[in-house]
Amino acid sequence: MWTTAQVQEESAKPLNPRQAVVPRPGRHRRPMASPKTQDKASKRKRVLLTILVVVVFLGILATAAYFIKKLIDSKYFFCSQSFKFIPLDKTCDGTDDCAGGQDEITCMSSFSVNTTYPVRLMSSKQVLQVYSPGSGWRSVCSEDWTEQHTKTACNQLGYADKPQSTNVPVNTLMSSLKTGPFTAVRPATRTTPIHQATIDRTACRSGSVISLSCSDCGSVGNQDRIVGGTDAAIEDWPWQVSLQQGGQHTCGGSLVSPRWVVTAAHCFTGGKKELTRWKVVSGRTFMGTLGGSSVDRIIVNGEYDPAQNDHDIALMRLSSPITVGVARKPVCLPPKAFGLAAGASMAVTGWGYLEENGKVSPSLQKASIPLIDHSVCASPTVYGSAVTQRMICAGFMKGGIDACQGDSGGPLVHFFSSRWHLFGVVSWGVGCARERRPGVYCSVEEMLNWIHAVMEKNS
Ligand code: 4AZ
Repeated sequence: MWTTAQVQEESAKPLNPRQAVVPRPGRHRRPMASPKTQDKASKRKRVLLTILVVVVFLGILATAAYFIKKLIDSKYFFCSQSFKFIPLDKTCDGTDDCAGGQDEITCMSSFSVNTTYPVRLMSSKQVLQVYSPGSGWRSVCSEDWTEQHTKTACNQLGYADKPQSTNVPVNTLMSSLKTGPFTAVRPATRTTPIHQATIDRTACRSGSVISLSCSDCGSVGNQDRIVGGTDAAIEDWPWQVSLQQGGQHTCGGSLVSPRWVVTAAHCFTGGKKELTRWKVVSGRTFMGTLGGSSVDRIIVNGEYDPAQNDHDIALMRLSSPITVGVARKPVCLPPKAFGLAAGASMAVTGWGYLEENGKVSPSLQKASIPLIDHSVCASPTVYGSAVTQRMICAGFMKGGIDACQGDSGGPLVHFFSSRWHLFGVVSWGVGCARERRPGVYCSVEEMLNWIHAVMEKNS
């Protein structure tokens, strides 16, 4: 064992006694800094410290200003002409609260149709049908049909981008369509609206009818909370958008064309009727607030009943169309009478709450859920008479997977004929993912007449 005295004695000796300890060349002590250089260094330190303090202070100030602006924006509308703030629910209430009625200029409107929109696509084969009050609905025969007619018909359905038509043999149609009635275009009617350009036929001379596909919609590349869902990529659900008010995600929505977004009417109750406050953010998996399209029209279904959530559908028109790409693409509208059966596989997507009373999800979620039979959903042990003909239900009776708050207005889609189609709009439910309380969706099939009428009237 070594003692302390030994250590001191030993460390005074060179480690190798045969080798003398000499200072190594090139390792000299630096001379002491002069008082002048010391002064300069401390001055520089002081300047740097001051800059740092100023930058941190400005940062804190900017952050505070940002949050204060956000807070004011979430509660007040700024009348720029009269330089005053008014509470949000005073906008679009029918009374001028700003000078020049600035709070009543750009507002959501409501629209009802009591007429039958005279053009529709029928069944999974998308057979073109036209309507007249005298003859009702008739399928259009392929004889004398031209490309110009395809364009005209697609335009009437609100689509101008990709008009395409094919002939479908009458004997391959579903039984209710096989026997007619039929109609055909009169030759030399090229730009007349289709429903006014036809004459009735008892049978198609060509033996086939016209099937239309009007939009490059619903197709995605290679495919693969919502409560109980999984992470999703926007490229797989490129029609999904986030509707934001003052930078805050409020509802989901679906692009049905480069300029139109389908969403829920209940997203625009209270102080949410003013157009300039809305932004539609598209093309993002991680919902941010950057960019986003502004909106020049919000049209709520005139039959929307807030007490019952009946007819819970609205359309938003973007001020300028989005550029279609891998992350931004419209979903197809379904044809009439598709005949979606109970148990059909549906997908719901959104950034809504990950659990009841939870928080919105930063990243897009998706869940696969089956369609529930209407009579089962409207039975007394589920929702009873609260479920109307304008609603469809999807989810599991045992609960666990469901849409939730913040998913509202978003898409419920079904895949067929190599494309995704929008069958439902997230509308309501009792809680989220509870047993015997599945999600209720506004039926897009039931609202097609209204959707086509709005898009055509505002094109
Ligand atoms: C909501 O509050 C909401 N479980 C949306 C969907 C569902 C429930 C609530 C369905 O917007």
